[in-house]
Amino acid sequence: MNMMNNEHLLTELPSKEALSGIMYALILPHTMPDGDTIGSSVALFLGLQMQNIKSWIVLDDVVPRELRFLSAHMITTDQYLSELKSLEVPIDEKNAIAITVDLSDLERLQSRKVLIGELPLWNIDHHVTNLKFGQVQAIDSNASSTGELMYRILRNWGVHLTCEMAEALYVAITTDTGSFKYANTTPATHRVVADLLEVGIDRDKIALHLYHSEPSSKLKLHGLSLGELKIYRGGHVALAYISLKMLLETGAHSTEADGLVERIRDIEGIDTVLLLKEISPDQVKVSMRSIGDINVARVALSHGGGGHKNAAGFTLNKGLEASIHYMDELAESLCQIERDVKESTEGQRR
Ligand SMILES: [Mn+2]
Repeated sequence: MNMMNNEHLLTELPSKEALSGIMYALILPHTMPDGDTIGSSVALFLGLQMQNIKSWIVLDDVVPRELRFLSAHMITTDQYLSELKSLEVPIDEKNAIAITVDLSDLERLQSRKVLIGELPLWNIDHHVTNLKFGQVQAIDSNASSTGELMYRILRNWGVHLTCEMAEALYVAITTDTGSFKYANTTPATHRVVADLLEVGIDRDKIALHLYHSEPSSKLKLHGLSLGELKIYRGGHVALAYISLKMLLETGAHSTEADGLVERIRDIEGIDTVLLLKEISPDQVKVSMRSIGDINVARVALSHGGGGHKNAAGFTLNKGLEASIHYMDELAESLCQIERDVKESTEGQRR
């Protein structure tokens, strides 16, 4: 059995001394960005700025609408490359670092991976599936979010948190914990958040951006998808999909599929959700959510993806129809695997 998912990954926090001599930092959030990768990147950007380190957050993806209020410091690869040309002191491996944020696998950077080049790489993340790349690793798989870990790193550097930093960290933590509902929320998480609240963040403004600004196209998209929802395995497993046609019909952007998988998980009796998103005619992204002991990270890992025990995903190089069929069969075997695992762990406990 793959025990990797139960292992606690924990490394030392990078010290302030590790920053000495560094003039530049390239910050890389993960593709298909979420609140955690963006909020943590922004807080890091501001923290580095205070240490007089010139930083760039480079992201080519569309920032989801509810997170756009944090996107002021983000630039595209093209903008970054042209900024490099205008630097007085050219960037090199001695005066600069690259930092990945909330990223478990370097391949997920896609085309931005080449930007790292010869730069020493720092890996700041909380995914238990992190592939432990980079010369400096700051990984804590018990942290609720990279935001929670980033808070500890910034504190470790003696950074005085500004309101802007605290708000970015709050967004990271609140989105990755499902507003403090998920099992990854710990007493330590709440202590960090208590400190952020004391800085004087505007919680109402954040809630308005994150939760009360949904475009109607998003609800229409979720509605279309929910109309095709399949529930099986005695009401335990749900499968839904979002096709390119649904996006076209509703005028929704693909990021507006966000939140749907969690909505489905909230249906009474459901403990596993499989959401298929058609990316192109021969590529489908699978998002999985589960509750309790059902470990969807195991399934994601065996398909070249990653994530956490209760939230994981991977990509299938198949058309939508074929993917639905494939996941139908996988849902069957997933339930069987979970039963076997349960029986064997119960056996071990005598
Ligand atoms: Mn995260």
